[in-house]
Amino acid sequence: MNKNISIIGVPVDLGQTRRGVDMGPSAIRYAGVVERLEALQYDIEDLGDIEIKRPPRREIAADTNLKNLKEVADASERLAAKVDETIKANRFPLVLGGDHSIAIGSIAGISKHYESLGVIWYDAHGDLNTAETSPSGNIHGMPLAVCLGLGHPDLINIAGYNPKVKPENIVIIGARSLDDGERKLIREKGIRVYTMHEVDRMGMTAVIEETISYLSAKTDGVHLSLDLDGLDPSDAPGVGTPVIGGLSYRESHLAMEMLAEANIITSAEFVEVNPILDEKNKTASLAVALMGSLFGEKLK
Ligand code: HAR
Ligand code: MN
Ligand code: MN
Ligand code: MN
Repeated sequence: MNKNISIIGVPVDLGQTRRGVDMGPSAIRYAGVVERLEALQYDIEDLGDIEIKRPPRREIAADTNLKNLKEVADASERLAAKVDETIKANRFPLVLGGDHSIAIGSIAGISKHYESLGVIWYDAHGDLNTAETSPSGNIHGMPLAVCLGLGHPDLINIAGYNPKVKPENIVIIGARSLDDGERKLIREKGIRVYTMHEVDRMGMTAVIEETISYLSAKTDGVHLSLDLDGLDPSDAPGVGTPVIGGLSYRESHLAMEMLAEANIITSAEFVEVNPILDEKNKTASLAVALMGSLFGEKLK
């Protein structure tokens, strides 16, 4: 694992309608992310939060049903540039959200540094909607489709290229709320998905073992995009779109520990922490604890 980590905060709540997720980066810092990782002998550089232009009023542009399209595209472009700089400086980008729309920018900045980037999408949702299939117009339900080159041109062309990721390089873990259009896309593109059904049947150990062998055979870097709503709401109450029946605290730590052992993760983001909906910063603290495992606490 790269021992130099740059933390990038992305205070974006524009990809959905519940306010407060823009405070996620502060909550995660308050939960002690820097101290936790410094204790593991990493060199941590906290780059602070990227500047986000916030619209005075939340509106839907006339030509699309996507909410805050222009602002999300602008934030994504800035984040992509910051992540790009970080990787050029040979540092591991650790991105703190913000809602999941920020993955559009992180992956745009990351993927151009790899021949064949793998993505682990740890989430209750597929985030594979387009304007046509989205039930909500919320862009945080679309970032994985955008990475495949499917979606609004202003989103898929962030950082000037597309697609960012091949469907066969994606593994979704923890899915339990998929829209019809997302299911269709998963089938059409052959995207590997471990829903809660597979996690229950196989156990997390086998899920992560398969994920590691599936991805390491064909990728030269793996981005972990961890949406806290992948976990059960009893463990992660501070999220905007909780779905019951989720991954447990222990399954998630096991997953992070196995990824640490396999040493395949080259960038990561932790998203959807909403401190306004949280219980005493429980979800931000969980995010930090999972980072501890991902960055090798158990291997110390
Ligand atoms: N699939 C629904 C939609 O597109 C809900 C998406 C909820 N989103 C997230 N992202 N928290 O994982 O609106
Ligand atoms: Mn998500
Ligand atoms: Mn989600
Ligand atoms: Mn549970």
